[in-house]
This record gives sequence, C-alpha cells and structure tokens, in this order.
Amino acid sequence: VLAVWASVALGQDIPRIVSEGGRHALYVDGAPFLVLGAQANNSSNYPEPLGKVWPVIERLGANTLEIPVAWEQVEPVEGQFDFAWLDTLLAQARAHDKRLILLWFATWKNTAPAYAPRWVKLDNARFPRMITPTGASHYALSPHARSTLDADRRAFVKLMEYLRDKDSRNTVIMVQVENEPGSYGLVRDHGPEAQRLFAGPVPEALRKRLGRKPGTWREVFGADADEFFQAWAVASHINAVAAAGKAIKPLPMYSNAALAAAAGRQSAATYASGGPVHHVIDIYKAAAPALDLVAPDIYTPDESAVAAYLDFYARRDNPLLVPEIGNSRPFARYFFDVIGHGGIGFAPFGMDATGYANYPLGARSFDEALDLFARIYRLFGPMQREWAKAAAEGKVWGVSEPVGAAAGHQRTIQLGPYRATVSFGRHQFGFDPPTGNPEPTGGAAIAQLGPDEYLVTGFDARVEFALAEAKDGKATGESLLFDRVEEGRFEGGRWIFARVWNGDQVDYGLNFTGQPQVLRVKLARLRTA
Ligand code: N0T
Repeated sequence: VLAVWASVALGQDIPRIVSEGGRHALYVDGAPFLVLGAQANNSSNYPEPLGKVWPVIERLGANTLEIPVAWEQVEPVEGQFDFAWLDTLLAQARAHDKRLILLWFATWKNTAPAYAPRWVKLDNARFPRMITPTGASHYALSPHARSTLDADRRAFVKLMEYLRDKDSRNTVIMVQVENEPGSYGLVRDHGPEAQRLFAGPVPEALRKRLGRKPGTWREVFGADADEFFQAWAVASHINAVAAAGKAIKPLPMYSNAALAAAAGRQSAATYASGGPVHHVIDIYKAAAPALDLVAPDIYTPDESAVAAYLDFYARRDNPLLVPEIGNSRPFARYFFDVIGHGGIGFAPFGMDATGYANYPLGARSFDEALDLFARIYRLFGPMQREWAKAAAEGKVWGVSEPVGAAAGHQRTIQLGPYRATVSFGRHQFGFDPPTGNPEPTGGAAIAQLGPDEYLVTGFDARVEFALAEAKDGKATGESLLFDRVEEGRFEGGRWIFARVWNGDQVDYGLNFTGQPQVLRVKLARLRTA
C-alpha cells in the first residue's frame, strides 16, 4: 500500500503488463492502453532524421513511436556513456504528445552485432563470434561469452538508469531487448563453452517446464536439440540483460522474432535460430522470466500464416504485441485480427520519410498504405483506452477481409448468445452476395460493453447479427431485433451521441465504409411463439 501510495504521489505510475485469467493489458498512466504504433527505420536514431519521422507519425495518428537506441551511440568508448540522443528523443516525443517504445540494438540486431560499439564488434578475442562445427568463425556473437553479456548488460543498465532519472513521466512505455536475436545459417554455437554445455544435462528449469526426463540436450530433444540449446542460451542472455534493467526501472520488456514458417518445420539454419520463433516460446518462458512477452514481426502477407502466428503468440502466458508488420496495403487490415486476439499493440515498420523502403517485405514507399493505417488509428485513437479495457476483460473480437472466394468474402464471429457475420464487398442496400472489396481493406471489430450491448466498428465491411442458436434459418420461436443502434464517439472516456441509425442504415446490416464510424448496438430478443 505504501509503495503504491509513494509511486502515485511521485507521479511514477510505471507502465506495466497486467494479466488476469489469461487476458492482458498494458497499463500506461494507470489504465489500459492500446499501442497504435509505428516503427521508424533502423538508422533514424539520431536527432537530425527525427525531422522526417514526426510528420509521418502525426499523419498516421499513431500514439507510440518505436525507435532504436544503439549500443554504439550510447557507449562509443568503453565506460563512457552519452545519452544525448535520448535527451532529444524524449523532449520531442513529449512535445508531440507521443509515447515511445525503445529498441535496444546491441548484441543482436537481426542477429548481427553491427550496432555494437566498435570496441565490441572488432574485438573477437574478448567478444567471440560463434564457431561452426568445422571450427570456422560465424558472423554472430556467441551467446556463451560472459564478457559479451557483462558489457551488454552494463550499457543497458545505464540506459535504464537514464530512464529512471530522466523519464519520471514515463514517455517510454516499453523496451525491446535486442532485435530479432538468434543466428542465420548456423543453428547453434560450437565454441568450447557451448560444446561443454551441449554435452551436459538440460537445465532443470527447462526440463521441468516441458515435462521431460533428465538427460543431455541430444537425449532429451533429439533433432531439436541444437536449436533448443541455442534458444536457451540466447534467451538466457536476454533475460540477464532485461532483469538487470528491470531492477533499475521495471518497464515492460520483450523480445521480437524473425519468424519461422508458420506451417511445417523448415531447417533452423534458414531462419534466426535461437530467436523467439513460435516453436520455442516455451523455452523463452523458462529461460527469460524477466521478459513480459515475445512478439512476432510479421512480413508475410499470407492470411493463413498471419492467422497462425497470431494464434501462436496470443497466449494465456503471452500478451500479443505485433511490434513490426509490413507497411504495404495488404497488411493494414490485419490490425483487426490483432486486436481481435486481445492484442496490446500494433506497428507497421519503416514509417518515416528518410528514404528507405524494405520492399518486398513492405511497401515500395512508406506512404503507399499510410491512408489505410491512418484511418484505423484515427478511428481507434479516441477510444483506445476503452478498447484496451474491454480486451483485458476478454470481451473483444475482430476479423479482417479474406482474399479469394474460398471464404465467401465473409467471416463469422461467435459472441456467445449471438453470431455476427462480417461480409466484404456488397452494396449497402439489399441482399446481393459479397464479392470482396477491390483490394482487401475490410475489417470489423466488436467489443462487449454490457449485457446485449456491443461497440461495433470497422471499414469496408457489413456486419449482421443473428441468434447463435438459430442455425440454418430454423425457427426457434425467438427473433433478434435491434433495440437501438447509436452512432457516436468516445471523448475523454465519455460516449458522445451523434444519431440513431435506423431504416436503410440497419435493414440490410450495419454497413461500414471508409468513414470512421463507431456504433453502440443494443440487441434484443423478441418472443414470437
Ligand atoms: C526486420 C526489418 C528491419 C521473406 C526488415 C525482418 C527490422 C527487423 N527484419 O526491414 O531490419 O529491424 O526487425 C527480417 C525478415 C526476413 C524475412 C525474409 C524472408
């Protein structure tokens, strides 16, 4: 009680993840917060390019900017720390009324040590690379070098001390520790320390969590042993860094994954082995309790793969955050699936005007899909807190437009007593079947506000409600009516009424266009038999 009082009195309601009953919320300033984010390009982490970042963030209507802090820029000379970048960044973020998620680019940045200071990345004796089975040097740093961990951790602690001392307002709401860790082309380290550990027993914490009998890595995990061993080592390093940082200021922290294929198992030499890919989430949970979550970086536009990834990462023990998603047009609609999974945040990657585009992962230009992301953020911005609160209570649903005719250009949402059918590409008047939108831009989101009362919104979609039990049009003696459909908006936590939808606006379902429209829908059952 005293600690709570003290933190409130000091204005230090530190952001935190609150999980209850397998649902999650990111608390910012003491209440659930939905990250309507955008990630800057990798090299935008200097004062000068910020001038090309903020205008894009403003156009998007994002509430959070994800941006790197490089180890090389804060500790260019060993033991000499320089946080001028953060001085500028924090001041400008506050002036723009935006929150920040800092990306700690250190031992692993897309697995490589390129962002480590030169006194680290050029000293292989003290900060060794991984070793291949034939004794050659790999490009990635070994996760088994105490010296590397000590140096990384010391710099990260300085970063967190800076935030403790200079950010009592908590402009920074989360920290990503490393970036897409692991190693490409080599499944695990074969250096002397790695070999010694690999021949030894699987750590008890891991073995018990996975319910396995004791044994060596190979005995326990067979063909998975190399990747699991690497994941344990990388996650342990990240955990030690995160734990030391949290001891200074306990901000939410996470690790992001360069994903493995959603279906089947490709060779671990072909993706970032040891990173938090979906089939090693449990290893990260065992090795890295200091992390609040592991997160998918989504660059495949394939809807079944995206659906699989969201299912993999939205878990009772893992809040869903999508810290990177491609910034081309097909990706925008996946916002609805992410928040439908109770996600705490979403951020297209590469959203600044510094001149780089990661096509074909994302768009040819940062502004190709800006309108699609921006309309979503403008819709959800005013009610992000209400949405995040409903998500924490497990009362949210969301779907996006499927491509191709197989799904019939529609999706179904089960709302307990009701079923919502969301269809795409129809005239607003009448019964014409859905044919899909000219491009897949549609999506709908529903949050339960009370008994029989739902917040309903979306773009380029029609939403229709039915009784869940009334299958195949069979009469049940009951029919479903709209008691009342109000259009309005949330402002400062209050619902502002604009008008009642009736007549054509409800007779053929609730039609959402490109306009930002939010409805409060009260459903009622009419007994007819
Ligand atoms: C992402 C971004 C940035 C299709 C790529 C994705 C960001 C990092 N890496 O622009 O580098 O810092 O997190 C790698 C995806 C590779 C997939 C290639 C197969």
